[in-house]
Amino acid sequence: MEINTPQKKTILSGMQPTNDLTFGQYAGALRNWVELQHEYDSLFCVVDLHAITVRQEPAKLRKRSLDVAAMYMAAGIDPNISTLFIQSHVPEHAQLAWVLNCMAGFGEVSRMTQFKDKSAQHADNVNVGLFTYPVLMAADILLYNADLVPVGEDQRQHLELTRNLAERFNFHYSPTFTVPEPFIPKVGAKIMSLQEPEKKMSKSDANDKATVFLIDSDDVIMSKIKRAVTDSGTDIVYDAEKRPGVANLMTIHHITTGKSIAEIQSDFDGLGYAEFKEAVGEALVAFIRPVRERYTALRSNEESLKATLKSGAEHARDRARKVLRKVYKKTGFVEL
Ligand code: ATP
Ligand code: LTN
Repeated sequence: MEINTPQKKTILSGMQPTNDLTFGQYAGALRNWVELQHEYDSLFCVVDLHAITVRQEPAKLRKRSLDVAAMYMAAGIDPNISTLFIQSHVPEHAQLAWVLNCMAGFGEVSRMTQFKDKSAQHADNVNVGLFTYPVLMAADILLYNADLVPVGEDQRQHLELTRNLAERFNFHYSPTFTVPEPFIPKVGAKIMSLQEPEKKMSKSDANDKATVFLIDSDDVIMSKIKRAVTDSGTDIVYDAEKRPGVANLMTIHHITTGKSIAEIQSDFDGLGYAEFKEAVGEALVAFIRPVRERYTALRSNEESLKATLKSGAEHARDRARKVLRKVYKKTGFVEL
């Protein structure tokens, strides 16, 4: 473990173990975690407490939590420099969430669009946890005094709430929490569905063809790209408003090849969708293959994976305990 030098700023982020990870999550978040971990004191968690806001099968949740941790590592998170852990292993997250729940306004939490979307998607289970989900997320972040939170565009509103809660606590009691900034990439913050390019690519899309998973086989990736919905145009030009399908494929190609959008546009000048999709598919296959192979190797050694998560949780807990103790004291709880 690298020494946590005080001058290093802190980042924290997490993903829910509700399905296999997607290329969208990689592009919007994971890619930046991998980059930033070298410059920042970094914590990455698998947010299993968040996952149960939607009904989960216990055996699947248990398996997927390990799957997601292995995928973080396969994508490039190095547990020797970053703290990698499972949220439920650090009970301070739930404890701080309670205190923050008592500071969050019903009205402000009601405005969260993810809650509105998810409660429509899961109308048979609109539980209180789903409502208060963003407050738990605020606790994840504030517990480590994170300066920066690398996430995709859809999390911007939750970050704004987190900032408000931090400022409110600091104002009511005394300066305690760092007010975090979101880190949302300029390109790739919202990879779109391959089937309905006006919608976000999601790991819980009912249509399997809409989403590329980081464990998809070469053939599956190729076929999803070839069947991606484009539009009636013929040329390869970036226009996210009018031609979101082509723009999305160009973004994917940019991320997997490092070529700029202008370069891609000129490379495919005069060529049609078929050639373009072939190239996008090939580059995506070449990009995902080594990630998938590393994942398979990491996931096959469950003992080692669990040992990594245990040491990550111990390290996270040491830090979380100190901050929670301070919060409890300021709140007025009698010290044990
Ligand atoms: P769901 O669709 O089931 O709500 P999700 O696919 O958004 O889930 P999360 O675990 O909520 O997955 O997201 C993990 C991280 O990945 C977040 O930072 C989120 O902003 C980012 N992310 C998810 N999907 C995309 C996408 N299509 N494009 C860019 N970033 C994404
Ligand atoms: N709500 C986030 C997942 C999440 C998270 C966090 C992200 C939970 N806690 C803390 C960053 C920091 C999502 O992606 N749906």
